[in-house]
Amino acid sequence: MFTFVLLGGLYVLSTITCGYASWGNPDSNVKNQANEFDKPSTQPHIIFILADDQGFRDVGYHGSEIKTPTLDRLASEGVKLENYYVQPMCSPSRSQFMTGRYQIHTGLQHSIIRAAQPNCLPLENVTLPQKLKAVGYATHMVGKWHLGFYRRECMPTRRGFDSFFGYLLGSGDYYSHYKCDGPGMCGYDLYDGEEAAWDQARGVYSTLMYTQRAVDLLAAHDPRRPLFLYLAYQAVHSPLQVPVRYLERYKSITNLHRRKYAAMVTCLDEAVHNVTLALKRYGFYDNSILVYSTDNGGQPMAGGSNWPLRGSKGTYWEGGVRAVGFVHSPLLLKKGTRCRGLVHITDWFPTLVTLGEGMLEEDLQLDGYDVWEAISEGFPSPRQDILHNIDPIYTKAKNGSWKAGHGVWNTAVQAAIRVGDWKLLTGVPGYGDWVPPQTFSAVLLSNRWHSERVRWDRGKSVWLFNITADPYERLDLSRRFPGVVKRLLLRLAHYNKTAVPVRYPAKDSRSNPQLNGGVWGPWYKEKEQEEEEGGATCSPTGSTRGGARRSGGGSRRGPSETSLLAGWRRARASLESQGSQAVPACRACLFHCFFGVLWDIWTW
Ligand SMILES: *[C@@H]1O[C@H](CO)[C@@H](O)[C@H](O)[C@H]1NC(C)=O
Ligand SMILES: *[C@@H]1O[C@H](CO)[C@@H](O)[C@H](O)[C@H]1NC(C)=O
Ligand SMILES: *[C@@H]1O[C@H](CO)[C@@H](O)[C@H](O)[C@H]1NC(C)=O
Ligand SMILES: *[C@@H]1O[C@H](CO)[C@@H](O)[C@H](O)[C@H]1NC(C)=O
Ligand SMILES: *[C@@H]1O[C@H](CO)[C@@H](O)[C@H](O)[C@H]1NC(C)=O
Ligand SMILES: [Ca+2]
Repeated sequence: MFTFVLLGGLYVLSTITCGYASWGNPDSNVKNQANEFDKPSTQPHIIFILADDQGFRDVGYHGSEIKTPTLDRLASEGVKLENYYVQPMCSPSRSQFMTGRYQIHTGLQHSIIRAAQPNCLPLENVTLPQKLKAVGYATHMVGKWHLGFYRRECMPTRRGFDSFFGYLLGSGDYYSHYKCDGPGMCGYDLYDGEEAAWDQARGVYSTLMYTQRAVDLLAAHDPRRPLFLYLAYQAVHSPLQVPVRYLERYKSITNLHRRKYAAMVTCLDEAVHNVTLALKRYGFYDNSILVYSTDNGGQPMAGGSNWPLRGSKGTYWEGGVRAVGFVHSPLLLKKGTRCRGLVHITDWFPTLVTLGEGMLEEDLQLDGYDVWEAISEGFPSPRQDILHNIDPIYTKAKNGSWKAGHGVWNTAVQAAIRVGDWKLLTGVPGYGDWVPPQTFSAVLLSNRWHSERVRWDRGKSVWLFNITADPYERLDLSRRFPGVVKRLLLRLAHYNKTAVPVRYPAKDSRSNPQLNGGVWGPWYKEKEQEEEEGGATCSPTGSTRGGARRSGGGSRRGPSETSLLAGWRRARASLESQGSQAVPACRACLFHCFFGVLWDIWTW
């Protein structure tokens, strides 16, 4: 609790120092015109902005040195979610957002969906855009998917979105939109609908590019029809790339990674500013709900910070799962407040479907709760617990055993659960250091991160914390409260009984973009289909997709050169033609490609 008092104090300071032009005049001709014809729908427009890898401390109002005047302002005029949880990585969070279901109920409980795996969000799992579309929403997605693409049926446009402009993998180059997933596995990863958006391969920084697309969508859409816009930015995931103009204000940050990362966050903040301006300009704002969320904790090695929370992205410590999030909307009944009730990323599904006047059938068997009254009116949250995860494949805890789990749970298994104030972790929860803000000299160790190591943890396989009293997870209470440990282990065992089998198939070499016109895209073909198409493996576009739903234009056949070098040459040429600012970034992306595998170990 006192964290927030402290953070609140820092927040006041940060808003004072961050002057930002206010949003122009909200009156707009376009809006007035729209109102003349027809009463606006009672269904609110839903704008869901998902940042990638933004850490708990990487927002101004959590006391960061990073300036986020827009986020600070939107949050302080709305409701800050201060007991808000996501999953520790990309695909897990995104799958739960899309389905309102825990990973143990979709089969995605292990790790992320890898580029070369024939895997995706199961087609039988109903998605949030599908539910909203069913009640009249226009559904648009801009940005990162990362929920699989090995078959066309897995693409966003087949999972409920009318349009998709973005990328399919977990990361890539911000300018060239290329991604290498290991040696010789490189390809272009930017789509418009179901086609590679080659016409966009001109080195535009993705935060600017996606914002422009979002603004264009708003400009083209009739605000009388409800809109769901899922804007999943690439920022601020590694690689650390940013237009130089955003770096200038961070000269005082000596850690180079942190400096670039800070600039990326500030660019993202400006992007959100531009989107909110467009919401006002085009007549959406008065009937809109804007949700802002990160997808997981920050990665300190790539510039992020979760201080004073423990751990980082990819771990079940609070630093991996406790998230930055807020709701901004004129429809909130109590604005300018903090929501301290438990809210989890699975809650958006029932909350937003209900706000959109959609149907929540019993057989959806949701793990999420409708938390709107908790957010909008300050009622207690209906959510009392969170299953952070059970990963039956990750059983690395050497000392883990059924005995250590009171005979009801094998503590070798990586799992974490929250019940009320309590949080229990078993197995290896992941890197568990605290990484304080870096204040070290630029000269020698400019990119080194110093952290507080934990040595007393070795050989342990069970932890218990009172998160309300100890959000930093410094005081393990598992020995003091064996009864509570047993109760929570039983709860895990109960959840485990409802789990579906894990889907984590082996990599498939047919995924190689070089066999696919230089593009990351659907590669998997059922036997029959393969025969019909006569093995046209090198044509990602063209006429092979009977009945494919197409959205947006701009699709052309990809260039015939498919080798890695040709791809890079093309990207570099386009970057160089952009002028000097983008070129260093391209070098960075070559570097990134080279060390892609190593880097991925840190940063997925
Ligand atoms: C999601 O798909 C998986 C895999 O087919 C299935 O086992 C599970 O029951 C589905 N869950 C829901 C909630 O639809
Ligand atoms: C926001 O809009 C301004 C004015 O159009 C533009 O210069 C800037 O690049 C935009 N920023 C982002 C992040 O989209
Ligand atoms: C979870 O359930 C599976 C399948 O029923 C079982 O094999 C496994 O032992 C259970 N795990 C734990 C830790 O209880
Ligand atoms: C872990 O196991 C080793 C060897 O079995 C044992 O020596 C050690 O005390 C155990 N550590 C804990 C914390 O139980
Ligand atoms: C956890 O700590 C809080 C704050 O000190 C306290 O109010 C609460 O009773 C504790 N919870 C439990 C279950 O002991
Ligand atoms: Ca992420």
